[in-house]
Amino acid sequence: MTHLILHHYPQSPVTEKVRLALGIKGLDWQSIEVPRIPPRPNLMPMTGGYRRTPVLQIGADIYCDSQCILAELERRFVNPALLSAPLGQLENGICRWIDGAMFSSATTVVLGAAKDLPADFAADRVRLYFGENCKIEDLQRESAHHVTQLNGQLTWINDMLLNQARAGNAYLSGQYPGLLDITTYYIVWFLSGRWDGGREFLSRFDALISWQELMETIGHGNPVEGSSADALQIAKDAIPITPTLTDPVVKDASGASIGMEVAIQPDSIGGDPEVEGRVVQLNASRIAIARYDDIAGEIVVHFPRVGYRVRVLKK
Ligand SMILES: N[C@@H](CCC(=O)N[C@@H](CS)C(=O)NCC(=O)O)C(=O)O
Repeated sequence: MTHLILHHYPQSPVTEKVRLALGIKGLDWQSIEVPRIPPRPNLMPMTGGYRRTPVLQIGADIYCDSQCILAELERRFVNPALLSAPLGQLENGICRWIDGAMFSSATTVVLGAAKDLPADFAADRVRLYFGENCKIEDLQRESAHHVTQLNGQLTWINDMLLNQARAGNAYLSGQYPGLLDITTYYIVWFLSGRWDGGREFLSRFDALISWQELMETIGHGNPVEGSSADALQIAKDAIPITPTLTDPVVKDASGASIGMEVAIQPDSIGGDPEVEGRVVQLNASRIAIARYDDIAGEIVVHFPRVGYRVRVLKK
């Protein structure tokens, strides 16, 4: 049986999307709570420095980024599916918009309105999401603008829910909840749970509120709490199972190919560290690198190809 280990913290909005995917698929998983700000000494040896949350561990294979985690869950546990016809893979594109523009507006509003945030947490998140020149006062000044942006975009979503209801469907994805639902839901969960004005703001979207209540019933599957030290030991004792694989049609324009040493980094302005390793899988949607860590041993770290920069270190 596949032993799924999710490294996350309860307040992480992006992780709520993954927890709901685990719920939709009815999976057993181990929950490892990580500190909300680094250092994360038992996780970093496994990720090679990737610092975002969530991270999925399956033995000595490490899946970074919710896009990659959901693709892997979908590959291993086919039913019920997260992707649905007619959009299929294109739903990932809609999720890029939600994870990008919508999450950025939601974060501006939530951080801009937050009172009594610990200074180190506020400084870390403002730098990570908005770059080192941004200050919390900038978010406060921009907040009203971003409320208008959320208002417009949530109107589109509410409209889609109304269309689906007319067709007899309760979810954005159709008859059953899927990727579009869990991705939209984490934004709504974040706004209603972490912004004082969130519930009042959202109350104008009738269809969205009914759908939110339905989404709340999905749950998170069957999590069991575990320790980060045990998870690290599991990685040490395991051998990565990722086969060497390349898509023969797709040439990666970065120049990277199987066997090369590369550095991988989220395509963001937040100063995320690079993760280095030797390419073992590369196609249009996934890149995986093998690395040896003195603490974790042999590891393969997986990233989505879309949204990540790859730099060749050695051919
Ligand atoms: N593209 C990433 C974004 C993840 C992300 O930004 N997560 C937030 C938490 S919701 C984060 O990493 N915050 C900083 C941290 O946890 O160190 C994904 O989809 O997983």
